[in-house]
Amino acid sequence: MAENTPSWWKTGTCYQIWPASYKDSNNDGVGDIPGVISTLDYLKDLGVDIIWLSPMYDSPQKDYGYDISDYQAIYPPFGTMNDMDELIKQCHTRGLRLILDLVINHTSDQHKWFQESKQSRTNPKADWYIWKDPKIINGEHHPPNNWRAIFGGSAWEWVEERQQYYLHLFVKEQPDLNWELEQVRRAIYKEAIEYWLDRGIDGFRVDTCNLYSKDTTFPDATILLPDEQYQPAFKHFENGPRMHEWLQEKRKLSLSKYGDILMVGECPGSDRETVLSYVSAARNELSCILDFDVVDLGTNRATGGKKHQTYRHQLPEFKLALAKTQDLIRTTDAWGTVFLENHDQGRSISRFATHVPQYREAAAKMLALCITALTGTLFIYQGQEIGMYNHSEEWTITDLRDIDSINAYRDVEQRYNNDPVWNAKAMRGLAAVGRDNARLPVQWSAEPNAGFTGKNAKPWIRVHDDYENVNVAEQLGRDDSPLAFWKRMLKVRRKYQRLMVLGDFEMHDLYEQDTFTFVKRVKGAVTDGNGDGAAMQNGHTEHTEESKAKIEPEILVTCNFSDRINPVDFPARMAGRKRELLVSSLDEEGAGKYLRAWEGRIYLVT
Ligand code: TEU
Repeated sequence: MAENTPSWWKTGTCYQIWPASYKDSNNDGVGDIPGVISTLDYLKDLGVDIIWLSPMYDSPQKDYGYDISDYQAIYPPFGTMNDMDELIKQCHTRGLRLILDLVINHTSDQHKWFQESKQSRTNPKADWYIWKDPKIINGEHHPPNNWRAIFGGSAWEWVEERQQYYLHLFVKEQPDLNWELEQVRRAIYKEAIEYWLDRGIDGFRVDTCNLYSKDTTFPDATILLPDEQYQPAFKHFENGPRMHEWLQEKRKLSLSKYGDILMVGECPGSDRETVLSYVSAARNELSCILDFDVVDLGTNRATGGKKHQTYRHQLPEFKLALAKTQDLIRTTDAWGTVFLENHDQGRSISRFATHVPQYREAAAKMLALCITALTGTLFIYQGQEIGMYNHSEEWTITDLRDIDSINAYRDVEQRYNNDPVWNAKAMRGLAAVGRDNARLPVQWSAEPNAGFTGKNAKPWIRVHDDYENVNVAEQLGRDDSPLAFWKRMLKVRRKYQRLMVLGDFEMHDLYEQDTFTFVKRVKGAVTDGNGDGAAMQNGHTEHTEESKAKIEPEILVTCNFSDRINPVDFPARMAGRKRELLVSSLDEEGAGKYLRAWEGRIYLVT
């Protein structure tokens, strides 16, 4: 693809829909596909280009759709295949693209492949999943190694019929497929991928796409958690030895028939070199990846991810996490993404800014300004555009539905004998980073049930307490709302595409605790001699006389992540150049010399 005509999936903004909580059309308390269709004009008007629909496939919902029992059927409460065809059509009529979630590291234990596989050691699908003999100690069977499942407990589950264990990196109802077998890979390509591309979708968000290849010697993991029976084993299943081979095979055998589709991979736990190895255009594996550095801030995912042990990160950590992805395109043929939220994370204003009533809207708008100015495909999550925020710490575990959160809470409860102070601590952790924060019904209006479902219906999960203040209907009627600001910023992003979407990023104030200030310029416009990210690390860049002569317009983005006023810090090298205030997230008229509490600004420097 020529530099001056970037693919649609680079310049497009993608809006993620998690169907159960998005919009219910038939008052059964569960969101559905007709509900999605009914909001397409709203999304078009917001200014998004691509919709990513989280799993709508048939599923027993042990992990809310990420446990698929049939890739070619729709979970009945979400609708029918006709509804899906209609959604594809209605998106395309409006010039919107649609991508689906591709969950192929594992299936549900109810998938017909697993049902067959578990019957015996000799059936035709006997090796389609990862089966291992037990360790026998004192005549009793034990898991083949000490790996801990990502949602807690052993990663192995015993099956009587086979007298063997199968591997599940997530819950026990999500057995891992055996990618080592070519037959399995071909079945996945045909049944999960081509079936949907043939129906007209525009690509996939590829779930956990760096986990397919395991260390096939299945060694015990190093003991990182001395108090635990099962140990985090990411080293043995993340970015395994055959990942590249299979991603390239998938492109060659399957995806290449479908033209310029978007394959955005979810790749937790990957350093810069690993990320580059997946997204370098020359390697033809993934279009881009969702990197976890930002959303993992303050958590200890790599060592077991205990939800009650989270801390509030410092702003420089946030900047470095973003800079890692921003820096990816510098002198490479790679492409990146920008996002602060998805269905697995706490809400961004609660985690990275503030949701206190006085500053909640300012913070939502400041974050919108900050991330719409960043390079890469932008992903926003349902409700982010109105500044939905986390649930209260006062909620109890019975309000929550997510298996990861419930397991985490029960673990604390058991470990500390139901001690109320420990339980409260566990709830505080979940109110910060629990996955249900993102899974509360979208607040469409101040009507009962937030307009997500009928007034007399019972939503499948509790509605946020503050829906009367934070909802779409109210914000549609107000020019200074977060929603109106998102709309504005998506227009500004399109207008200044070369700088905001495609440009090079330069950190300016890494070590400031209150502010985040960066410069964006046309990719490659200035040679800074620090091609591999050194500029990011030391927070300033030196320019030669020769490069100064080539300087094109730049933008300076400065965001106040505090409720104090703060100075605007222009890099000295910009002295003498013309500055025009393009946007203030509060209002341009009131934008004096100093940044107000939670204000963000963009200056055009020519
Ligand atoms: O998430 C993968 C992943 O790494 C998660 O374990 C993440 O770290 C965790 O949710 C944080 O609490 C994907 C999906 O996005 C998630 O919803 C699924 O549960 C998971 O895969 C299994 O399919």
